[in-house]
Amino acid sequence: MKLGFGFYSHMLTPRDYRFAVQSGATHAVVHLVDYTYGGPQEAGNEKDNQPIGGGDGWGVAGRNLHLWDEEALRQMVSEMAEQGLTVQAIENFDPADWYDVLLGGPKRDEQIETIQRRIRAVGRAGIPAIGYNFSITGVSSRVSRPFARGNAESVGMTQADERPVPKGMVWNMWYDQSLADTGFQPSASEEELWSRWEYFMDAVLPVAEKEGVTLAAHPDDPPIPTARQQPKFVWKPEQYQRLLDYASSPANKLEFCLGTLAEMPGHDIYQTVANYAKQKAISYVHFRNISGTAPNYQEKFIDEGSVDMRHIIAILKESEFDGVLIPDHTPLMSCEAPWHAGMAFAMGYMQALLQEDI
Ligand SMILES: [Mn+2]
Repeated sequence: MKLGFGFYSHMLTPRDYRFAVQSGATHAVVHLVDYTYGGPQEAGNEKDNQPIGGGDGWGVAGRNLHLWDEEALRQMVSEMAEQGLTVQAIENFDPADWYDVLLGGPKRDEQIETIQRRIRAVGRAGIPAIGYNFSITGVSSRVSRPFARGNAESVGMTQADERPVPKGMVWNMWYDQSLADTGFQPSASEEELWSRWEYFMDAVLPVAEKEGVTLAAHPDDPPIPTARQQPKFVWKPEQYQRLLDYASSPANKLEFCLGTLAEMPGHDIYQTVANYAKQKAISYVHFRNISGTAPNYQEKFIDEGSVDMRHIIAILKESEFDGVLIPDHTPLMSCEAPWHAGMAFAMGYMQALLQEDI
């Protein structure tokens, strides 16, 4: 297994590459989407933290579309390689590129062509995976509070957000703010959402296979059946099986978020990990810890939550999983660089687990 580091788009700098390598990373997972542009977390240290957002959205979509060009991707791959990092995945499509794919809107086919172009560029730049989250609401219903050890500020959930999604917004980002006061996105059914995903996969999976790119699906965080009057896509562990069974392909895999899976009530996280690891269905892992289950859970330090992370490593090893683990999220630590300190702590713990003969 390999230790990776997740970069938000404003961290695509040699200094942050070196920080990741110093923390033990050999691989990188890159968010090209600028989640916070024009939003409440746009400035300073706030931008480093995973965006929480409220009903008003994280920010405005479409800021970084130039970074998806093959040449720009190649340059990023080469700059990271200079610092010792291999780019393993791009994480998340930009809502500006595929809002009508998620909404089943009139520009769906045109936007599917855009996504096909993105997949080709990523593949031709030598990046083997794209993580995605097929969601109308996106991340929602979360709060930031001192939930972790030592009153570390962290993310959790206390209740579902029931406010409807305004027109012009999808995936908790604005794709057209001028529509904000024109009403709300109509509610879909869960089956309608799945059929939108099937339509999408039918069109993009052959391209992904041809380009050698794995499409890796993230579950819904938080995993609740509905939020903001919209259905969720993968919010129970068995829905991952439905996703895999729809198309058996090396390009149809999982962005395996341990945190989100552990937030799902009513299953044994260790059995769930063993089940999907044995099927070789895991593209890469979000290796983070929590306590509680949705709709009442909190993100914790990696050694603090309810999941025995050492046991998870043992299960992944037994299944001969040889992919990349990244910390995903961590609580913020009290210092001048709260996000980086939290990440360095998680990376050190993960490095020790990987070096140990478990
Ligand atoms: Mn995750």
